[in-house]
Amino acid sequence: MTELKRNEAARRVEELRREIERHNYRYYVMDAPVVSDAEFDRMVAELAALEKAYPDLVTPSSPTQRVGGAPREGFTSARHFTPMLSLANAFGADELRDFDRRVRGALPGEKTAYVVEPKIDGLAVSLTYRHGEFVRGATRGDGETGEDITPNLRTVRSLPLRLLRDAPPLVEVRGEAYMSKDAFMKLNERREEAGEPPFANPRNAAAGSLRQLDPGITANRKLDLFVYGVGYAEGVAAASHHETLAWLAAQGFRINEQFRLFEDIKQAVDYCLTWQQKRFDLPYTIDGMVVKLDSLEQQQRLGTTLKSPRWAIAFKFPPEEAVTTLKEILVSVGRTGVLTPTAVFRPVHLAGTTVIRATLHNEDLIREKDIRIGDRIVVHKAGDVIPEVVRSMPETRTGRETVFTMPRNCPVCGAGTVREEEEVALRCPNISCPARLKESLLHFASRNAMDIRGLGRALVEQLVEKGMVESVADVYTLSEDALMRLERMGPKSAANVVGEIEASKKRDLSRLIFALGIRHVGERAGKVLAGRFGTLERLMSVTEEELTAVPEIGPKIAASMRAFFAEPQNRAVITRLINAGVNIKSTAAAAAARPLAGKVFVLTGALTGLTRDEAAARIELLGGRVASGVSRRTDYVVVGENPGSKLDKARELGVAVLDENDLRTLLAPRT
Ligand code: 1X8
Repeated sequence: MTELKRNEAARRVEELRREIERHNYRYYVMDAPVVSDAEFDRMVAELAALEKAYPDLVTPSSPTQRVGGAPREGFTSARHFTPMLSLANAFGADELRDFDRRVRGALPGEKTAYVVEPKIDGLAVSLTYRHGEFVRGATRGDGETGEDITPNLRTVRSLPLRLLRDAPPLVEVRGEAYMSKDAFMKLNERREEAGEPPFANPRNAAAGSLRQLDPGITANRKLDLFVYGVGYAEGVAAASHHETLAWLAAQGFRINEQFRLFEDIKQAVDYCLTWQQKRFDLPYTIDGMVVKLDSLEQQQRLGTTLKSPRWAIAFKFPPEEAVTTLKEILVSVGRTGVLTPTAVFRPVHLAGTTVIRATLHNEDLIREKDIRIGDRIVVHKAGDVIPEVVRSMPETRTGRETVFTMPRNCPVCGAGTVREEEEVALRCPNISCPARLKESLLHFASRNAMDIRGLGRALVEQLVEKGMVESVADVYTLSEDALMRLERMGPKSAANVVGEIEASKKRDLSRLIFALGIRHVGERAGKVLAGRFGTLERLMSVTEEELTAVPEIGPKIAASMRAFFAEPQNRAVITRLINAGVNIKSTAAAAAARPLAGKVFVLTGALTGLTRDEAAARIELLGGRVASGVSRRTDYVVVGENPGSKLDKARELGVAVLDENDLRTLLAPRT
């Protein structure tokens, strides 16, 4: 081992550590990774190999020396009863058979059986129940201590808040919170509509949703839960893992229905390989299979290493990657003017479908990955769903590849592009840019906005190109005569479209707000704002402070709303919409504003998130009444810390008892 080589290794080790730390931060803190898991794993593996070859280079702060993510500010930490370990990995059938050999070597002459289950690609959670009540939910964190995300987990529908039968005094259940592929794609659609950055994959979406300081946001994300084990229990009688699963199911938990019990490793291997093929058919992402020794008593005797149990292993699927050639990079212009580069490559088969394109997001990313036109590239599907270019293969270059630069001018209208401060995105600043106008019109007419059927891309293209429509307000000036003169427009379809346009005038204000395409204002914000302010006129005159006072409306939305309504061109469009007879009132507002009408509340004990006066004011604002004593006419008793005799009275009379989180949920705006 020469000194030069060691120097070389030391330099590379440092480089890898810096890269890995940066990606760790993007991944765990920002929930927005820029490299694929496989790429990240490759870097960690390279670092580990170098550290193995040069053990003196290992330092306590090396990324290889830590297990998980650091708790984010704003959450209290939650110590686990017993460490939440990670699983050792098996790459391929041979390594699974090695695992079996080790297990049987430690249990000579004994019968062994394995349970095999899908390995859910989500966020590991710990769920504590005391006397059958869900009292604490936490992330894994570093394995010893996670983040307390109880209020967020309470919003997950498949999480039982109470156990069903013979609840033990204390049990800590472990599982994986995740987002289905379908919910993930819908969430990203909504985010893109609202001008928010999409999540990279379902797991980041799940993590990002659970690590929200506002549980109201979590509640609006469709999260799911599979539980797969018990971390700590007093009074749970099970002799095997499969009995534990049965017990969990009987308590009302969702367990994965694909688990199987096998007597020997050969069948277990076959089952893993079967799912390696079939995994894309599942509605959620799995990244492998978990193989566990079934007998709990045998598990005990095998024990754990510092990092992982000796009685279980994760069979990891190989990353679904393919190599193809990058033909060109197309640049499209979105509704907000953002220029997005898209990679167009030779068709390849990937995770169950043929793919030909992938978004490259922005210029920084293309430069960071050193992707050139003509390059051989590795592609994969993030979370089995979103095609992505993983990396280029510079070693295969011929010299004919070309470096891509974003155009200085909008590819559609020619306006000079601008890059806003602190933003990676390049924009076309021309609000009349035909590309922006087309996208704005399509958004305005889309199903969850003004829902104008027939106003699709083919028609929008013609309307914009012929200069018949210059803003969304012009939609309401279109006549049957004018439409009939367009291509593929007979008298009947023209009449239909005009009928649809007419009908759209009656849509609720919430849809109109969303349809206007204000940055950061998605469907949900549209509903919340319509419900709170009732009319468009009112909304146009409220201050930023009034906006941010509304639950779920943050400073970003508030600022964006104010900026939109301050713009004279936008005000002109709105005036024209009003003159055309478009509805600007919220039909839901009247009812939604007083959802607690007629309900009587009694507050007892100290609340932590808000004062009693604030709570009373919010209840009254929503139509409820706050009384001082509990009686048969009381609908809810809200219990804070150290409640008094009112709680006993409530129990005696059978009045519904709410804790502070339940109250929050009730006070959150509904739609
Ligand atoms: C992690 C996971 C386990 C299971 C499924 N999905 C996971 N992500 C399972 O046991 N079915 S176990 C586990 C762990 O112990 N770290």
